[in-house]
Amino acid sequence: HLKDFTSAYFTMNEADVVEYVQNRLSVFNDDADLECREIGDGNLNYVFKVVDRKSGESIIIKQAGPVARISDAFKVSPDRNRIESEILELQGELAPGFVPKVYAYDPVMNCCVMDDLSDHEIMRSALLNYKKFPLFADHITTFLARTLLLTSDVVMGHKEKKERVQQFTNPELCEITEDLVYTEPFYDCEQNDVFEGTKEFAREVIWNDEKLKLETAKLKFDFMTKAQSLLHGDLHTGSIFIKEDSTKIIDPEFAFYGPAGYDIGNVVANLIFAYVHAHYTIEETEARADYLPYLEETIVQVVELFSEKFLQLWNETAAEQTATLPKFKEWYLDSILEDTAAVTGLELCRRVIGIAHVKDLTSISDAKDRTAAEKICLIAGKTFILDRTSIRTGDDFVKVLRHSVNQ
Ligand code: SR1
Ligand code: MG
Repeated sequence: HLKDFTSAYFTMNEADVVEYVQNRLSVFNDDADLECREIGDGNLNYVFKVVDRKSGESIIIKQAGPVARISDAFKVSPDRNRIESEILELQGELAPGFVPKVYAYDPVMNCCVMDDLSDHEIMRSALLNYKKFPLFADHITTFLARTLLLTSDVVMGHKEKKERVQQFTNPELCEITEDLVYTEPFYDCEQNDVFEGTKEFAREVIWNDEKLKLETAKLKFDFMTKAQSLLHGDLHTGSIFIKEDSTKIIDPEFAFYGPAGYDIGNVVANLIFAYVHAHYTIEETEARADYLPYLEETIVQVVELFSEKFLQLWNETAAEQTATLPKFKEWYLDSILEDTAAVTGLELCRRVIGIAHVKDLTSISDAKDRTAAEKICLIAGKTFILDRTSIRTGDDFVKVLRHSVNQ
């Protein structure tokens, strides 16, 4: 008895997805022999890989459920799947080659059909295996400069930009970030999940610091009110598929208009998690002496190449009259870098203290080492937040990291 995929939404299992593909899509040959596996390991959605055993061709179907996978406590509108499909299409136009292609979006089943990127690997896992990607900094900074500047008031007509702000208003996912990134990590919140060995340190260094709390409040209001650029909104290394010569940015369901530094800060913080992981887990001195400088150099390049490309693209595309005044673009970039430093710090703190962790830290099996690694993230995180007005260059970012490791 056939299921109805056209009138009422329900969350699909693997068998439903095969039936869905056969009935609703025309991506495979008529005689295809389909196999489906749920492969998602994120906090929110279901990700199905569908393969035709005969041709070897495959696609991904991503479906948004009515609650987050990580916990039923997060009720999140399945409309996030529309946001994701629409922004992937837009990012594909603004930064060609850096996002998966979306073949279809279904507003009834709240799912979308996209490229299978199985020839790439999730960047977080690759970095945990100490792999290097020399083209990553160049790729990610092209993506960041283009998506962040070309969606801003500097380049877009202001009415069109305001329509985009409406199109990508994303209140429920923004609320998750407002709570999990900007609020809960900075007090002893019940929903936090702090490793036993780290808890007292978190209390002493983070929760008892009123000055830090005030700064995070200011930053939270920036996040809620600064509709500067159309953000990816969750650009950690688990949202990046990578191989030697290709970088694909996935999972932009947190997209909305916010401070441009939010995306860049997430990239930098997650490179720092990989660094701290490597610092505590690489055994051989030689590998360590090679891999840590590689990550430092990548952080420097992300900051420096972003700044260079952003200014160059500004010269080529700025349309707002006042944006061409002398020194304006330097002032604007300066504020993005300040936000980048702040968000680097927020992400470093929230992945240690809050509910959503990163494998870079949780996979450090020795409890003493894990605590030491987490303390480094908290010290660095706090410094990035408090000293954000004086952190501008790639070297400034690496200095904070090195100083925190050596404390
Ligand atoms: C309830 S969702 C928890 C986290 O997972 C997502 O990837 C975001 O990072 C969010 O903060
Ligand atoms: Mg995600």
